[in-house]
Amino acid sequence: MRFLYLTDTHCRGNSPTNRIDNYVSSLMLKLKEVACLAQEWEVTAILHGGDLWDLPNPSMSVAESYLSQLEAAGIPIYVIAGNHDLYRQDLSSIPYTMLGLQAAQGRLRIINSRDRLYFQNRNVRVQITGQPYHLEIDRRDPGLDYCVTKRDCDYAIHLVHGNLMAGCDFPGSIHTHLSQVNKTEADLTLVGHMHFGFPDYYYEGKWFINIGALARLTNHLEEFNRTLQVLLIDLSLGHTELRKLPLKSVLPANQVLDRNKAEYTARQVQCLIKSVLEARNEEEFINSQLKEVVDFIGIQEGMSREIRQEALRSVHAKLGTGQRDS
Ligand SMILES: [Mn+2]
Repeated sequence: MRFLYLTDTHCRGNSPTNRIDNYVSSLMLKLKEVACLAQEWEVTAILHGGDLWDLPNPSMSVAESYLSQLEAAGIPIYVIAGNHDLYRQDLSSIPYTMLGLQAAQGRLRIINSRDRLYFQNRNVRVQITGQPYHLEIDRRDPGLDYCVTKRDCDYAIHLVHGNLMAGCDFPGSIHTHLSQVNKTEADLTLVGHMHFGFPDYYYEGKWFINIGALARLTNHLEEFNRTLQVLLIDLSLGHTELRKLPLKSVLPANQVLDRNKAEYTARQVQCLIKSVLEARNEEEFINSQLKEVVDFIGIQEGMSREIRQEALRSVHAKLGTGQRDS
């Protein structure tokens, strides 16, 4: 039995400002390749780690053209909801979203937090659970979202759309550290949400993997170096093989993102961080929230919302003050 996993596709009907190619046609090609791989490897199901849609309400024609690429494989599609699939990041909005509509139409299946799905053949019985994004994730007891028990199965896979981190790259952000969730019984925890992924983590026979987003939305310099890939979970060999399959249809980063602009943006962000750190204790800002300081200085300097957001995130990280990533 095999499964194919992908995450954070962020399907949308236009190109993000940072893209210099046609985002829609590039992403369609990726989904087509995913469908071909699913057929080629004869997988039992396609698993999606959330943020299938970039917004909860893409137009019907956009939604149709993307989903039909995946459906072409003729293989069931299972999805957990990511924050971008929802209105106001609120899980209770699912019935009113495109994800909810397509689930109601029976074209994909949403895995809810209490679901336990089982797949079985002569050799193996697999349990699949999922934890969609919700407003308390990474704020409440991590065990509730990241840890599952294994019941009546040989192998357990748990999908989560949350801010699970292997290191402390973003010390100020609201996140969960891998060491807080290693008592899970899942043999494989698949994490979406953080687009850059993290190095595979193995602890007492259990894998924690974030292969990174299939979409490149921002022109962050990290987007130039990472591999866009899906994960093949192969349980057909008597042992488990986890194999990352880089997509061949993916264009080199410098053909889809403007490196000069990315480097310029990175410099702007650094300038703004420096100015904010210097200014925040000045009398003028003493009673201001960090965001207000960032916006005040950033807008004055003509910096875009994207630069201000990135700078705010970094300032929070440097100061160790919490901020939710999205
Ligand atoms: Mn995402």
